[in-house]
Amino acid sequence: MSWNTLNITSTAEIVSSIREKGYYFAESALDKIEADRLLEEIDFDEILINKNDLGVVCSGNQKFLSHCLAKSKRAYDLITSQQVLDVCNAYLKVGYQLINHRFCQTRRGFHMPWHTDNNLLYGSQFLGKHQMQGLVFIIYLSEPNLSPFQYIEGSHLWSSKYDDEIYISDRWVQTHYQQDIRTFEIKKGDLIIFDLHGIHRARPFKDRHHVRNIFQFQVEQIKDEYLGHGEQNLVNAGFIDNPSPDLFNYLGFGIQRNYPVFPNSSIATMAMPELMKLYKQLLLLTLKAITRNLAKGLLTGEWQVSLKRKLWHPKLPSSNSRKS
Ligand SMILES: O=C(O)CCC(=O)C(=O)O
Ligand SMILES: [Fe+2]
Repeated sequence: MSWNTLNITSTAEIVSSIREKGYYFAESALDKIEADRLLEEIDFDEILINKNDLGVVCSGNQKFLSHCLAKSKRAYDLITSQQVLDVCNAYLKVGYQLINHRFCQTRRGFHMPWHTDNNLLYGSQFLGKHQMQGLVFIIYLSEPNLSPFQYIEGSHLWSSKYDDEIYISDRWVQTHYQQDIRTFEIKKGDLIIFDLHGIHRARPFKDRHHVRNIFQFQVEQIKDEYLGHGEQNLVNAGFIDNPSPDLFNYLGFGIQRNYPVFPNSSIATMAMPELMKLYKQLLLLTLKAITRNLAKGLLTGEWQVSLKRKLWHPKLPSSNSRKS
């Protein structure tokens, strides 16, 4: 099995399961070694400051890498794989586009509310729910998983009655829909594909030592009147080994996108453990920067160049005048 081949059943079976129940679940869609390799493409421990690159951001107990198509060839290959496109073709028919994608790591604890993913935004502000069709794909990249995925079976057919809500309370779901909740005890490599109108969540957990990693992406059939809907997709040009007009349309080439990349983060959204770690790193780097700046202040430009030459090759004479 190659890394972008998912171990899943026929497209027709997948689509019929999503139409009827709202979801399709595949155990070990990706084998565990491939799931590890996918995760290894992301360095969740490095927070970029003054680096000309794309990296991870922190938002509370979660870390996100939202530019997977620019950073991970394996992620690119999965998002553009024929099996994924076949499912989108069969379920969404025409005009579907990738509207967001991300790796997400959750640590220590998280209380995700029951929600649907058919969100309209204005800037990073939630504006309301839309009626366009769409699918969410999630591949789980770690185990054990203390926070199984939960979906209210069939809710993709009636969730629009809650369209004026952003979330649905735990108590409301417990009281009215308990019998329809499906819980997926997730293992590494498992895949869930679901209709984004369905009500779902990752079950809340609290455990200081738990780490939960997922890779997810969302595809929607965007109607003309929603021009600008979706996040920008930054794609690494070196990854595109399968160009075609359909693929470029799916990835949003030349199509306006107005949503900021999720999440809306800054230093202020960092949790204390990550913030402390960052300050420790900054302390060392700050000392290094101070020493450098002091040395630069003391040495003339000519001396700096001469020192750089010496550091590059200690055996060089102190001036290169002999070559003239
Ligand atoms: O992490 C999960 O299992 C579900 C994630 C989800 O529903 C979301 O991010 O919108
Ligand atoms: Fe969701």
